Amino acid sequence: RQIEGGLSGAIAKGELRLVYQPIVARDRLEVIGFEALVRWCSPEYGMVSPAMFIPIAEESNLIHELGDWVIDEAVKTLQTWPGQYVSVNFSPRQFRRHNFVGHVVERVTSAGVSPKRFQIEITETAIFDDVERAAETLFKLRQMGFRIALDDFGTGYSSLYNIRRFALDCLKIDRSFVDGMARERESAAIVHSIIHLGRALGMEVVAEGVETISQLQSLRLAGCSHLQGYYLARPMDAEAALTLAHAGF
Ligand code: G
Ligand code: G
Ligand code: MN
Ligand code: NA
Repeated sequence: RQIEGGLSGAIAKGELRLVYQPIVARDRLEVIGFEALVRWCSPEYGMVSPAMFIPIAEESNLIHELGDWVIDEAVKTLQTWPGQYVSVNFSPRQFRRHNFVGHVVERVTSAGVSPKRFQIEITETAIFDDVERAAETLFKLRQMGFRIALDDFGTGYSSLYNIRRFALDCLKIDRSFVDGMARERESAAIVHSIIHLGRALGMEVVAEGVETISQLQSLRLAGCSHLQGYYLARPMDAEAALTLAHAGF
């Protein structure tokens, strides 16, 4: 609860930062987008992980204030890049917010940014409590031109039927499967299945948490179209992302 108080001041005091992790196309390692990840540099608590403060923000309306800050900051940075998209995480409560679509449209387009360069990352949890409502929200977002990614895919409750029904651009393979790929037949089988599913349905498939060259090679061989992880690059500040966006690897 101390953290909660600190967090509400953090936005106003400019203690939040976004870092950006490249999302790379398999073939030429072209940087096609960046995932935005929030960081809280607190003078009191030090570097606080979003894994710690997002759940706290989720318990109050602070999540909306924080989310708006993230959108605005991501959109500002995006405008400096030559063409890449930014991929922004939204928690289930943000996604289920009243008039979520209108809200995001307003913030992105009023900055003069095309929704085609703004990817909304949500998890299966965000959509599977109320499938009908989520389908409607996703349909409207897609109609406005936004990109939609399903994050941590494979860890939640998606049914294949609903995957087909939803308007999605991208499946992100959860890094636990990438990590297990070399050791366990089950993980390898899941990774292969997601890649095939995504390809068959015309979606971009991003493998997350690529940490080694052998993972990179296995994923390439398996036909995975996009990669993200420490082996390629760690999340970086806006300045470093700008350099990479222009120069590439
Ligand atoms: O960057 P890191 O691995 O520490 O992120 C931890 C978790 O916090 C991840 O699940 C990530 O999706 C989430 N996260 C990071 N940035 C944001 C953000 O801007 N908004 C939301 N809702 N979640 C975020
Ligand atoms: O839940 P989500 O997929 O949004 O979480 C993304 C988190 O994964 C970020 O906090 C980011 O820092 C972390 N991450 C990104 N690449 C790697 C990686 O190669 N290995 C590990 N362990 N974590 C990673
Ligand atoms: Mn994510
Ligand atoms: Na993920």
